[in-house]
Amino acid sequence: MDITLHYYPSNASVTPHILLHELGVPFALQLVDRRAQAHKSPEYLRLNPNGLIPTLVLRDAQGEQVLYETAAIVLQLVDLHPQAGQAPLPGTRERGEFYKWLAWLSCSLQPYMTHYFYSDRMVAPGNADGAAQVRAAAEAMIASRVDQIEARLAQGPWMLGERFSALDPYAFMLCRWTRGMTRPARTLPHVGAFLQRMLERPSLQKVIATEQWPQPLV
Ligand SMILES: N[C@@H](CCC(=O)N[C@@H](CS)C(=O)NCC(=O)O)C(=O)O
Repeated sequence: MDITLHYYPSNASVTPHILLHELGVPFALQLVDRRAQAHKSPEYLRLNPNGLIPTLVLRDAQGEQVLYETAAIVLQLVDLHPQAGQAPLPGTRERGEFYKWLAWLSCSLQPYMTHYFYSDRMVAPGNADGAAQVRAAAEAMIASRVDQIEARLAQGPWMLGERFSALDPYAFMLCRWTRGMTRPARTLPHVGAFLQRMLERPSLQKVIATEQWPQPLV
């Protein structure tokens, strides 16, 4: 199977980028140059009508499948490569936990990042005060969600406890996005240690080198 990840450095494509290395499968990267608005180009919109990053393209003898939405990409990748053990087996209690946290990261945390980073889109054009209020409210919501991750990681090194899974790249990515906020996730003891554990993984080191992340990394 040919796998191509359409990505932009430090964007939501970071989660599948790390995961693909964790799975140990060959894949190609296709830069979606946001500086040139490539994510809103007709070619990219044909793949992902939302004009958002990431998009994953899978090609095999049956043809091509185009996937978007980080959580959907994660689920398809872990299910296509069960031998890599990046998710508990379907039907187990642990798999239920995996679903819960995956949905939570995607639906109960990530959207506030959109409100924070694109607060101007949530108000009428030119309403700078309104945008600042949206940004502040989103930051408070994010902080309360990061507190939940902190509580979770107090129970074990990874999101599922003792076991590393595809949840960890996702949690890492979202916590990393707080690095410019008033209370960066790295300042919390358990999340801070988790971010450092993640940075030590060969998968992360490959992603950092390829995407050329600037300092500070988290
Ligand atoms: N729910 C989507 C969100 C993706 C998303 O918001 N991606 C951002 C980059 S981190 C993006 O493409 N932003 C461009 C834009 O909003 O125009 C997912 O998880 O795939």
